[in-house]
Amino acid sequence: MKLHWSPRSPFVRKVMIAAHELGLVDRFERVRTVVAMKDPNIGLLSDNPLGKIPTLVLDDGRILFDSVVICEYFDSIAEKPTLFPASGPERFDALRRHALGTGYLDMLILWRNERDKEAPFEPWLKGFSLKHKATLASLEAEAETLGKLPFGIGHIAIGCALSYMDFRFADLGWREGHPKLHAWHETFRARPSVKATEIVDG
Ligand SMILES: N[C@@H](CCC(=O)N[C@@H](CS)C(=O)NCC(=O)O)C(=O)O
Repeated sequence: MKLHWSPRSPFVRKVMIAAHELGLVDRFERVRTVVAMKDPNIGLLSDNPLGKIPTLVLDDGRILFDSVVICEYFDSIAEKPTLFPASGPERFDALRRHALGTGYLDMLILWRNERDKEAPFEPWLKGFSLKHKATLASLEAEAETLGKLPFGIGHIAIGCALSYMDFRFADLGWREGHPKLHAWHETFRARPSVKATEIVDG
């Protein structure tokens, strides 16, 4: 298998953490693929018409995206699937937590693009800031539960989003006022899968 990959993408990091957790890192080749919203990677479009990474090319030529689909595929081929509860309330709670973490990440990417413009659209900046605060408040309320649950897809998405805050929005100091979330994030950062996939510019 071949994974369109970059060392600085938090979405690629989600699938790399899943691969480490499930013991699948040696099962695919990483192909450095440069993407930018303002300059689509033409070569990638035949594998993923949306021009996004991660994108996984399977050995039989089938192609999977986006990050959560790749994570669930990895879980399905692992000897011991652990990341997606099979059914019931546990599954839907995990998928909802994943949606919160990955949706937060989507917003942070848009926020960063807008913030870096010469003349950012102020109502959007205000909206991003409001939703960011609401997301942190909701995660703080759920942090103790996160710590008690088996590590899964929701933890991966939320942890990657908080680590992306450290990477691109360190000035916002998200830990202040969120002690339980801070404590949970320390346990996330201590996992070998997370340590092995630190995102870097490059
Ligand atoms: N929902 C997608 C988001 C992936 C995504 O936005 N990746 C960024 C890199 S961090 C990308 O490929 N951006 C290029 C573009 O949007 O043109 C997923 O979960 O895989």
